[in-house]
Formats: sequence, C-alpha cells, structure tokens
Amino acid sequence: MTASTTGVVVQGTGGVWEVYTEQGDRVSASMRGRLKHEAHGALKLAVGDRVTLARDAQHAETWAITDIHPRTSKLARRMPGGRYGERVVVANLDQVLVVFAAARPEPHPRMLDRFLVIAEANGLSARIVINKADLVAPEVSAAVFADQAAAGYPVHHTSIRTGEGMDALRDEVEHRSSALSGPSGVGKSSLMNALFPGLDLRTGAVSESVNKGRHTTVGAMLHPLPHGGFIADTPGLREVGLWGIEAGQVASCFPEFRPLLEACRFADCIHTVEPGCAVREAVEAGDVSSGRYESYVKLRDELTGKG
Ligand SMILES: Nc1nc2c(ncn2[C@@H]2O[C@H](COP(=O)(O)OP(=O)(O)OP(=O)(O)O)[C@@H](O)[C@H]2O)c(=O)[nH]1
Ligand SMILES: [Mg+2]
Ligand SMILES: [Zn+2]
Repeated sequence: MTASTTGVVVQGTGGVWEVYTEQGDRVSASMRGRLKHEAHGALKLAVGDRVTLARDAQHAETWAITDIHPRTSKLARRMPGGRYGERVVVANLDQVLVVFAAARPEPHPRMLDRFLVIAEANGLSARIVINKADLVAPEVSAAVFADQAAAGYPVHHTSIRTGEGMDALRDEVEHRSSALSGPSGVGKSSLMNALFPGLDLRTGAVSESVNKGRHTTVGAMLHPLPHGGFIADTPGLREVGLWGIEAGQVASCFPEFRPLLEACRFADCIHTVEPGCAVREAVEAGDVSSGRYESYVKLRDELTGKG
C-alpha cells in the first residue's frame, strides 16, 4: 500500500530535501530514481518547488519525491553561454521584498536599483520596504526612494520599534511566497520576527556570518507562515546577482523606460549616445529620473565589461 501527498520543498541542496506537506508536517524526502535520471545531471529540484510525495508501507519513514509540479516562476542564476544551464535558487516566488533602512545603514538608491533590476530580469514583482522608520522623519525617508515610487514600485515604511506599517506589510506577505532581500543590518530578520513571532529568525549584525559558518552550502530556505504562504530570508537576489542578465535586457528592467523603448530612432539604441533616443529625451525633460538613468548606464556598463 502506498500513501501519497503533496508539499513544498523548503530546504536542501541535493540528496535529502525537507518538504512541508499540505498537512503541515515537515518531512525528509529524496528524489525517486526515475526523476533523478530525467534531470541529466543538473539539479532539477529547487527550494519552493511543489512536489508529490509517496511512501511505501514497508519503509514508513522514507518519503520519495515522485513528481515535480510545473513552476510559475523562478529566481535563477543563469550561467553565461547557457552551457551549464541555470541554477534555480528559489522556485514559485510571488514577489521580492527589497528591504533598506531609513538610516543605520544609510540607504543607497543606486543599490536599490540593482536589486530591482535583478527582480525584473527574473520576472518577479518587487516591493520596497524602508525599515527603521523610527530613526528618520517620514518626508526625509520618502524622498530617498521617491524615484522608485514614481517608477511604480509599492513602498512600505516600517519600524519594529513603533509597529508602523506592520499590518499593511503582513497583508501583502500572508498567503504568498516572498523572498526578502537587501543589505546586511537593515532589519530583514527583525521584520520577519515582528510580523510572524513564531518564526524566531536569528537577528543582529553577525547573523549572516554565523549562518555561513554553520552550513557549508548556503542555499535558500523557506519558512512556512502561520496562515499560509512562505518567506525566504536573505538568500536570493544577492546570491543571484546580475549573473547571466544580457546587456540588451537591462533597459526593459526599468519599468518607466518600457513605454519609451519603441520610440527611439534606432531599433538597436542602447540609450547612451544615439540621436533620437526617447529615453535620454525623457531624462532631459525630467520625466525619467536622472538617478534611475545613472543606474541603467552603470549596470549596463558592468554587464558589457566597461564598469
Ligand atoms: N531602530 C530600529 N532598529 C531596528 C529596526 N529593525 C531592526 N533593527 C535593528 O537592526 C539590527 C539588524 O537587524 P537584523 O534583523 O539582524 O538585520 P538583517 O537585515 O537581518 O541583517 P543580515 O541578516 O545581516 O542581512 C538589529 O540590531 C535590530 O535590532 C527598526 O525598525 N528600528
Ligand atoms: Mg538577517
Ligand atoms: Zn534610446
């Protein structure tokens, strides 16, 4: 007799995987032989994948992953040239939360743009969280990321000290699968603990180095949320980086550039020196922020080896 169920892979980087079942149990499982062969040596399964599990009555302790359900999205590190394919860091994410602090550490709009471009290149919607709102006057922190808000990204102001913004952010995170990203020390783990007290994530300046020392393979890990949904703490965008993004793809990773791209005089316009460039005209007219344009040039140069 065989029992079967479905679940979501929450941890593991090959070999044994931790799966959170639809019954709310956390079980260990390995891929069934047939599935392994289909993978052609590549790591086919990733954290976030929905899977079917089966268990034989004779081996009641061991679950086998018998099927991987189709993905709705993936945050992937693509290898250049496509020779080694890609490595999926987290599958089936609904959104990325890019967290910065209003202060301590100081926020950097150009660094935020880098995170946003990585999310866009992976086809994931992004939400900006400005944490530690208790440290800075609201109009000051709103001004820092005003260009990104104007580009259409939702912005949350939060503080774990005052509780500001917590209910609104929780509403956007519950029942979804989200990855948190952002610089060290901005309060990502603190925020998750404040939103969902049962999570008990490690906080403090050393959290990440401690984690790296404990696990030789630092992979993504999903935390199930009490009322449904999952959250991945740090690993995510930073690990994926700009790796494998094509230089020609960068302009379309700026949502406010997209309606302009068809209007450039040259189809292969790279929006730097060409005459009749609709993007540069919009920057000069003040319709597109010069800071965002600066990020575009910088990231593109980095990908073409000029940066
Ligand atoms: N004043 C203030 N301090 C905060 C707030 N949120 C977090 N902190 C403090 O900021 C420090 C860093 O918080 P963490 O949650 O460890 O930051 P993190 O982003 O998870 O850092 P890494 O894991 O290193 O990436 C801790 O000392 C927190 O107490 C806030 O809203 N206001
Ligand atoms: Mg942390
Ligand atoms: Zn152009």
